[in-house]
Amino acid sequence: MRKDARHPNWIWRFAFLVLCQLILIACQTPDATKPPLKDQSPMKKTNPSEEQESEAAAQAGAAMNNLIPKPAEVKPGGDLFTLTAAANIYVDPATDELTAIGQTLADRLNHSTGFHLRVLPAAGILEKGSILLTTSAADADLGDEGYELDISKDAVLLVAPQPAGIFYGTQTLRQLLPPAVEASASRPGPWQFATGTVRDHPRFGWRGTMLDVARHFFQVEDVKHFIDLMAHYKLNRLHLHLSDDQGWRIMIHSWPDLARIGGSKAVNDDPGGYYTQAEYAEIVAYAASRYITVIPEIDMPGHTNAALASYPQLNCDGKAPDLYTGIEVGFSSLCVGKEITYQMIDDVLREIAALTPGPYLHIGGDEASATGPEEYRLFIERVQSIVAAHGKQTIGWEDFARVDLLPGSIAQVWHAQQLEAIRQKGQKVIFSLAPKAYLDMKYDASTPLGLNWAGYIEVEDGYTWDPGDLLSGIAESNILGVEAALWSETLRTPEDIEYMLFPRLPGIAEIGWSPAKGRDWEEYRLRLAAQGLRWEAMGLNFYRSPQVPWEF
Ligand code: TNX
Repeated sequence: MRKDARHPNWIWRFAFLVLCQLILIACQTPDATKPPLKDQSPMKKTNPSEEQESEAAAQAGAAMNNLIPKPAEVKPGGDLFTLTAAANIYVDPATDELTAIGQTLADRLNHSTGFHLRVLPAAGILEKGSILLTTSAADADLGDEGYELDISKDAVLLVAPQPAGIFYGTQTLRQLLPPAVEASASRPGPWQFATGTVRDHPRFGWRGTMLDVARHFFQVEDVKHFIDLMAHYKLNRLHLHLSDDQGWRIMIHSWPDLARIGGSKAVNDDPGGYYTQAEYAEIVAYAASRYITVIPEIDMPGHTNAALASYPQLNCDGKAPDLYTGIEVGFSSLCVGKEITYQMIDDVLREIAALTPGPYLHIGGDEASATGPEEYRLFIERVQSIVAAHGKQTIGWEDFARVDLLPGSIAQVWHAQQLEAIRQKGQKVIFSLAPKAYLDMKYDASTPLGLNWAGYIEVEDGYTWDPGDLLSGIAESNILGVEAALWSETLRTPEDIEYMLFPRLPGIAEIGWSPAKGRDWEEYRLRLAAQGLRWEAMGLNFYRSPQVPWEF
């Protein structure tokens, strides 16, 4: 690659500005200028000895090798950057979007450091010790989500062609800081990063997590927390399983009883709930601010008891069944032969499409054992065209690959029974293999939560697979990526969710983001061990797997 492409003009401009600033500081009398860098430490300590410094550099350097997901390229610099209260976060250009990313970073850092870092437009001299986030003159080869992070003793430069890349770069930066950066209380520093460069971009564009809010309902705040956890590992798709036999979780104004009646309960007779449209929009917007696209799923024609219980006319016999709070599957079906079924689906998908900026609607289509094969075919074909009429692309669980699919329809693989049909039809796929990526499976026989129908998934099992190994003739270009699925039959609280996600979710994130070459469990488990200190600082309820050599 040409040197001027890798190091565009602004780097030289910035280096020059830093140099000017250094000369300025050197020429001024000590009391007439800001104190030199080390005296700005909030601990007001005497200068650490060289030995302490090199120990700190070694520790911070370790963080550079412990990143998850592992970046495409890391070159440790062996030195330290110190974040002080005098630092600023500069954005260039100072768009609302970059300013918002800078502010999210500032909020996190200010919270744990007690500093008051500000986000400012990058104009004029950038003083030593500052952080610059810029999309100007970035290397387009990094792609829509890639970034380059260049940390020297004097400055942090984060450059990316698109704001999404800047956002991911800030997540990397966060992992380079000591674990205390994740704590809810502020602590004294010093706050130091390792120097070095990270050049990074994802392997797959689809790095998802599915949350089942139908079997148990989770409040908006809990979903936001879930989004934050995803963002930490550069995941970018939140698939919300919004309806199932046990609950309908979004208000549809043209069919309000779907939520009012269908949303009133949950598995085990636990309390139900649903999102108002404003709340759903709030989740979508919050996710978007973390570069996460929401994919709403309305599961049909099976998994529909909650809808059938809400409107008698959706049933072939005109009688509404009781609400259902057990965990069986495969017993319900919309009445495929009735026009009103399609009227309801059209209304539901129209209202949801209008609230969903992302290009996808997920129609489920799984385990429709109560729907005849021919009826299923007619149903899926018709619903795909309804989705298209609302300007969206259909996603379905792989079961729907039994029938004719529109060219853009995407199959989500979970039991790998339709791979041949998917291959023949040339559909794009998302891999969510149950024995690997179903994070509602227990870790082992002693796990208090979860199911085990797809087996136990210890941390190693969840990490040691690759969508490329499962090609079965599916071209790599047809693999969109991976998605972890969290079904919630046994999960009731945010702490339950955390326990099933961690430590497995970062493994799925790495499969989605990092180059396949060189991924190795023995090396990964050491990086994971270091993440444990961060989860402790965050107060996460995670599974202390015996497979991971934790550092506490
Ligand atoms: C299978 S996977 C299901 C869900 C269950 C899950 C429990 C799929 C498309 N359907 O209905 O909640 O297993 O692990």
